Amino acid sequence: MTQKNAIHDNLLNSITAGKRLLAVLIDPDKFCVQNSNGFFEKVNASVATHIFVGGSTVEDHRTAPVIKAIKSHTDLPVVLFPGDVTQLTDNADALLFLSLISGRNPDYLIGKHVDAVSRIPRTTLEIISTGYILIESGKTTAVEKVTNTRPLSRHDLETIVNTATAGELLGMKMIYLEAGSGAPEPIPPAIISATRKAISIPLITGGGIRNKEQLEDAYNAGADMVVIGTAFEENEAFFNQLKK
Ligand code: 1GP
Repeated sequence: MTQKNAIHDNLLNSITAGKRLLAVLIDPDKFCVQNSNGFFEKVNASVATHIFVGGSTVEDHRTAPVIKAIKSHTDLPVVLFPGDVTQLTDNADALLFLSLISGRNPDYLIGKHVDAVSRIPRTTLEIISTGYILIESGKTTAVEKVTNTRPLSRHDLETIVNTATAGELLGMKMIYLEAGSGAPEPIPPAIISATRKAISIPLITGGGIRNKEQLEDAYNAGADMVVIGTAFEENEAFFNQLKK
């Protein structure tokens, strides 16, 4: 059984030890349980440290069996990164309890969270409060459409930094700077480094990272964890550049 706070504590310890964390994002709708052997051989041989599972919209009841299959292939911690309360399952080790603090839609700031409470199996799932900040990336993202919110402008550094700081002051345990899945450009390093300087909690970034250089740029700018989904879906050979 997962110990309470084990994932978050490990994350803090790894960050203190200077380790760079990499989460492989799996969208349950796109994941084929039958053909996942080769994929996980590559994941397990790579520097990936976490598996994130979720999507803006996922077919009902699909997440739990996908996580079960993932857990049969890897010992990496599995963290729910849900777009909706229907994706909650205690098959995972932890849940990013995301509040979309870049937006002003009350449903995604607090409403969905209230709905989630009766669905959260409190026995094993570690819940990690996370401030989720969507930043414009040059195209309309699924998050933007589903949540009916506007992303923050990538040119408004002050608002981005103040939003992340407000998240920390509200007691959130992590900040996630999101460009959106399949974004044409990742979050610019200048935004990551300004945010890093302003907050002391772990900083995650993701969206649009497709090569090792962009990954290194994100870490060098101060990201503690990088999340990659699309690049691995489109090109599993990318794992070969990220071998342990
Ligand atoms: C999306 O940040 C994640 O929520 C990952 O994005 O699919 O573009 O890697 P990509």
